[in-house]
Amino acid sequence: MHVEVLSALLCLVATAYAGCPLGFHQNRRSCYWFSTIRSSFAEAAGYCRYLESHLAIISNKDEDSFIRGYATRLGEAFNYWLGASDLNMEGRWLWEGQRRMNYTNWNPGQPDNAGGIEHCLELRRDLGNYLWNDYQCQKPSHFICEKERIPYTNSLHANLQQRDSLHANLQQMDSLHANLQQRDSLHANLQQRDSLHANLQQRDSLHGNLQQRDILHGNLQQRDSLHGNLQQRDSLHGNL
Ligand SMILES: [Ca+2]
Ligand SMILES: [Ca+2]
Repeated sequence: MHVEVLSALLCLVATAYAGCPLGFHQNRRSCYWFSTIRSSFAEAAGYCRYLESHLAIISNKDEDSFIRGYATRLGEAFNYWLGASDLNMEGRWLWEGQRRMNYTNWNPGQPDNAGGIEHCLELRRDLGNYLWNDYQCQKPSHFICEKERIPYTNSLHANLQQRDSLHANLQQMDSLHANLQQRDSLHANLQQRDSLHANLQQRDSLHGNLQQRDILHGNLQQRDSLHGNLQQRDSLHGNL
């Protein structure tokens, strides 16, 4: 998940609430969040979990009417993921991979498992104002999260706990960010060390050259000295 998106989500729900978190819409015993972002089915499930909720489960006609009605009033999204799939077994649709569907409202002709690759439940605007369709799970789509409404008497305590929990998540994200910065800093130090090492090797190499020069210089002096000796010998020979 992207940190920016998470922060936006956290700001949304960190505000104190009675019944439903800010941004969630209440219907009977549940609260629903109609996402403002799009993601794959699996990522959408992850976002909902992070908001201490789950992809919406539609149990009856009343809930279906509320959700489809609200989506139609919003009129913003082309489609929404709900929390059902037939990923485990083709044609066997389950809520959250476990619960059988007692109520359905498929668009006529759906689910059709088009192309053999449609395994996730979406509501689609151009199918009778958000009737149900099976669609490709990896496609980015809006989604709907659902969580149980918190009874008013418990809500303050629950709010405080949720706030603390979200606060801890934010701190963890900050800590990860700090670790990443530290890693970058260590990396920079290692690069600097390598650079210094290269300089030392260059210095050693220059030192080697100087020693070689001194040796050559010594050889030249020795040659000059031999030359002097030869001249002296020639001079002595001349005298003889
Ligand atoms: Ca399917
Ligand atoms: Ca389909």
